Amino acid sequence: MVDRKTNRVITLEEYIIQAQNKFPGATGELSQLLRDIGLAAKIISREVNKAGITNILGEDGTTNVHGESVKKLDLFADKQLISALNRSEITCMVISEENDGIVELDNDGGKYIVYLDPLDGSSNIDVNVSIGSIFSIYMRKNSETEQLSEDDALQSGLKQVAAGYVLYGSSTLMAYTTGLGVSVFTLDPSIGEFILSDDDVKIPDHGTIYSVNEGSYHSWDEGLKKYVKYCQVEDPESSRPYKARYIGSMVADVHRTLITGGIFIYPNSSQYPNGKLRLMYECNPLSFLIEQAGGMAIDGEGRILEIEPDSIHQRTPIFIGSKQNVLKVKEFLEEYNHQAINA
Ligand code: AFP
Repeated sequence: MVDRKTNRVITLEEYIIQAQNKFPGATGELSQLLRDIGLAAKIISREVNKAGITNILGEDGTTNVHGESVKKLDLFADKQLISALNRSEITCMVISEENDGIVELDNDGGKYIVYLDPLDGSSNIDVNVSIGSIFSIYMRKNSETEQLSEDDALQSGLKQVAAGYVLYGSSTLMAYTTGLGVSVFTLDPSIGEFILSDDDVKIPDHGTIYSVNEGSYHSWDEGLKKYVKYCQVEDPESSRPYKARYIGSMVADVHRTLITGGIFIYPNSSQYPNGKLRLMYECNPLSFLIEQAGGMAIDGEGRILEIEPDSIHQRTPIFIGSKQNVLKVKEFLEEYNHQAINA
């Protein structure tokens, strides 16, 4: 995207500084934090792109806090992001999918707390399919002189000051919001800079793609089974049947949903009674972004962003995407899940 006044491209760095200048009282700390994440993203992107040739592919041999096997690139991404955040001493604490408890950084008086999923969709690494990094930024809850604890970090998604993701796909892009719309930047590898590609992305109000792991169909609630059957019915007037698309990397599935519209679902099931995806570093940040783009994100009943967390690694079901699609699935859940309870 080209700056209309100067007729030249805008880099992530320039964009962040321009945005900061619109707020005369801003300290520049949040801007610095976003730039730090941008830098770590470039380093991770470089490593992801040459993963096959540097023998970095494969398992690390350990499991993370969720019992999932850890890939070498998961650990690399975790380390890069945490050390980038440590550098500018604005962040006091990181909570990451790869670490059991909170990670205290050098400046325990820093005012920001950052949640990270350093490499989401990592089971796709070895097969060259898109993966991503997700971040969510909060102000610490308690005073800067108090001992840091998990309690500082347990805040609803409504309290996020910024959130975003980096998608390592056919190109590497970074999307983020500070609550004033969604901006997307694409990495130009020839100059090593993220270039603004869209500064106010809007999700279509309705879309014709549904995205869910249908292999789990038999363990879903009745409402979701009925909704997916509804998506498959032929009805040209409402553009059905919808297309099914499922990558298995939430960042990639949600990014497609942001651009083309539709719905991404990871429900509760008999296998995962509270859903599989993590509230604090997967669902909250992506829900903040999708809402800022004009979409919706619910856990089946209420807004994801309104959930009061009781643990840093907690899970939640999620139904996220275009407003009309989310409202439609909600209708089905209300009607049929309710009937099943009363049967
Ligand atoms: P991995 O990071 O272990 O690959 O998990 C990816 C993920 O957390 C999310 O990105 C996907 O949407 C979801 O899990 C896929 O889960 P299923 O394999 O159960 O469909």
